[in-house]
Amino acid sequence: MNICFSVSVSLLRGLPEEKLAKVVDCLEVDYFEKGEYIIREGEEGNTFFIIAKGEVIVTQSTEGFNEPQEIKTLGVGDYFGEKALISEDVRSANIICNESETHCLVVDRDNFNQMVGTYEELQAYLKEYVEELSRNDERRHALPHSPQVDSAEAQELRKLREKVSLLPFQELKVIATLGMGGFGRVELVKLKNEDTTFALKCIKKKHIVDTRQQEHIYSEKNILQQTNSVFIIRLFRTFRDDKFVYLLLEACLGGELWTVLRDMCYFDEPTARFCTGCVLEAFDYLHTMGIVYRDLKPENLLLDAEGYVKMADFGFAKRIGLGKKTWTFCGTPEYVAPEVIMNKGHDFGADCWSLGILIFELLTGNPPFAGSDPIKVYTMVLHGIEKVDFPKRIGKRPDELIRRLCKLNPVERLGNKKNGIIEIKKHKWFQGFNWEGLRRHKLLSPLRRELKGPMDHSHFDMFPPDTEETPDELSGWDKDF
Ligand code: 6J7
Repeated sequence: MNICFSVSVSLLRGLPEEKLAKVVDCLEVDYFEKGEYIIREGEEGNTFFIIAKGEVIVTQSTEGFNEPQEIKTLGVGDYFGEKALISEDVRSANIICNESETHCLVVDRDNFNQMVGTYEELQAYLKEYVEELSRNDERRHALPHSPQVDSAEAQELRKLREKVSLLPFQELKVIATLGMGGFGRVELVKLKNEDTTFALKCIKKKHIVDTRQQEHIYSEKNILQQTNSVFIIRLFRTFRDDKFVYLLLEACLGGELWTVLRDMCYFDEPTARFCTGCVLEAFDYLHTMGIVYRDLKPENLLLDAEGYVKMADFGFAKRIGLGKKTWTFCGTPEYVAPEVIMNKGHDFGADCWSLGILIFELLTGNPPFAGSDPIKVYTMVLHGIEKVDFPKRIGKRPDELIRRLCKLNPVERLGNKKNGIIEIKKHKWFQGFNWEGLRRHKLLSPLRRELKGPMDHSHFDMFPPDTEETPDELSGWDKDF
């Protein structure tokens, strides 16, 4: 890698010329945008970073606070990520990019060990530094509340929304239908005179017959407006007319995970793990924001151009807040958790349950509780996962993970305890999984498929044109859409 190594790095000062040359040889450069998580607390870490341009914030979970608290800001020449490498522990803090176009020099674990190993003084210095950080962490529990980091990810989304905010509806040209449902259709649309494409979800207002359905539509809009994650489909803006309400969403041209699974019958473990990893990133983000998703299934997972999974369809998602429950019955029979069926009140644990069901379906092609009669499916669900025969195809580790996710008692479920989703990420099935690489889209997706451009919809099924005349619906429930 040919980079100009002009950053003054205190850590490397004093390193003999030939050693410095070795270090420079193994550096990669990575780029981050404001608000992006470079490191997440609690995850496995395999990389060490030196800031070459820009700024990052360090935040950390602190006793007595629901949200991680800001510790410090780091700038050019500062470094981070050594602690997990030296202590062989998980990441001990979050590192969030605080300036657009932040550049970091990145060293992987092997090169880091070589680099440190070749230089005793550096080794001793780092050990001491890591011990100092741990002492600070212990003291930090007594710190007063510091201001929250503004969600810069939300700022990024705002920029994108701005771009289409003044767009007249007529500027959108339909290219093809990507999907059909009870609500209407999802069309692939492009901007006139430009190649930029979007997915336009067109909801027929006459199909929205009660206030509950209206609430779901508003909920989808509101939650998508508040979220900004690469693992969640992005909403750019909404439109409405006499017949429809519309959500202008990012196009995911890799197709539906459901279609891919149908065509492949089942996934091998690395593919299932990759998909589950993307879903966990989305859940981690949503649950941290106090949002429960409640509709996980392969039909609601889309693949982007790189074959990364994005969560779509937020009609059942709800912000419940941490420690709160909700009682609305929703979901899909095969994926619904027992406490939802029993109307006992449910929370984030319902998502953990559905994740266990998803892993089972990805590895076998079928969910563990299945059938054409929902009542029979619910009965099976209530009997629990222990009554299900696991096909041999499910290995020991995913078998154990599924059982820990599908505990009848929601408080016993992995991912629904104090540390949340991170506990699932730490499960043996993910041992060695490169979470940072996933978040930074550095992993090659096993589901990446060829695309001929932003208008290539060949990974979607074909749908007949809509011949039905859509009546007006003028009651006005959608006036705020
Ligand atoms: Br910089 C920095 N300051 C701290 C600190 O006070 N406590 C902890 N635990 N970590 C700090 N960090 C960096 C350090 O490089 O944040 C990184 C998070 O990942 C940590 O290394 P890591 O545990 O691998």
